[in-house]
Amino acid sequence: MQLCKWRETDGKVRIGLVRQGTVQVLKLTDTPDHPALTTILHAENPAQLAESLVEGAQVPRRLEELPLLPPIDYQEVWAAGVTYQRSEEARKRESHDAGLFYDKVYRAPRPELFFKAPAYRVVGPGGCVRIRRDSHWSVPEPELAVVCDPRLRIVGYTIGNDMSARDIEGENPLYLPQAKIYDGCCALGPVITLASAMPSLSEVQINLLIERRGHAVFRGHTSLALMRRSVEELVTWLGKETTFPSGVVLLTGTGIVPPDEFTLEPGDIIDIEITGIGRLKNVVTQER
Ligand code: DO4
Ligand code: MG
Repeated sequence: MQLCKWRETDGKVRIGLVRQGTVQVLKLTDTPDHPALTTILHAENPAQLAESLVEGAQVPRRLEELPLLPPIDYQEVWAAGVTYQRSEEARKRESHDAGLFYDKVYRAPRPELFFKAPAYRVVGPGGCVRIRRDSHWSVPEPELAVVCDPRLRIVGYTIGNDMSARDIEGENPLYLPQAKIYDGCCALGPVITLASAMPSLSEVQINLLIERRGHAVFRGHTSLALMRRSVEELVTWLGKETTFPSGVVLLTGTGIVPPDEFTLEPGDIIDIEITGIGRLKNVVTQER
């Protein structure tokens, strides 16, 4: 079972329950104090609550026809880094003086965790992700995103894109927030797959396709089985000394890194597919 969020032509935000691409609207109004998606995600049993809120007598809609919003309300977005060997190797190459730190964090008990975005900076399906105007080496990072409630229970999963400026990150590790946090730096969607409906994580694959003027310029794939840490371990570290009253979305790191000579260009289409969730497509821009 999956949840999606969209805006109707009358401006109202709606939440839907998705099964095999078919959407049933839920009887739940979005108000600033009680956003509808959060109400479901923070319930004792999100799947049961969603089922009980399906509006009667409705014509089901198709997911691909809805103007989807990112599946987030007020949750902070955090990210884990260097959780796959592929990522560790790429950081060591891009960073001339600080390679040792990436080696250390890959092996250390404490993971790399960083704040990625407030919800308002997150782009949804079909939206524009940005490359910084002061970067000449930018890549998408396709990542499994874990959706947690305030008790840090994992209630669902979505697809995340941790857009990154590799030149800024590589110049100096202290520039990490600038390499990672800027307008259009993060995309989430298209839906949240509730934890009870997610396939076993060891079987989950992540695929990335980047298209330029109608041609594939990069394809990559990885498997969650290659992640060095479990998602539970990452969430436990995240919650050690920090509370999340609105819940939190945690990106779990990338295992796909395009070759070092590759950089994104405006107009590129980033297409990320994750088993059990779906496909998140975004266009790259440099405009604001
Ligand atoms: O330290 C750099 C960030 C690493 C990252 O975002 C990743 O591995 O996904
Ligand atoms: Mg990342």
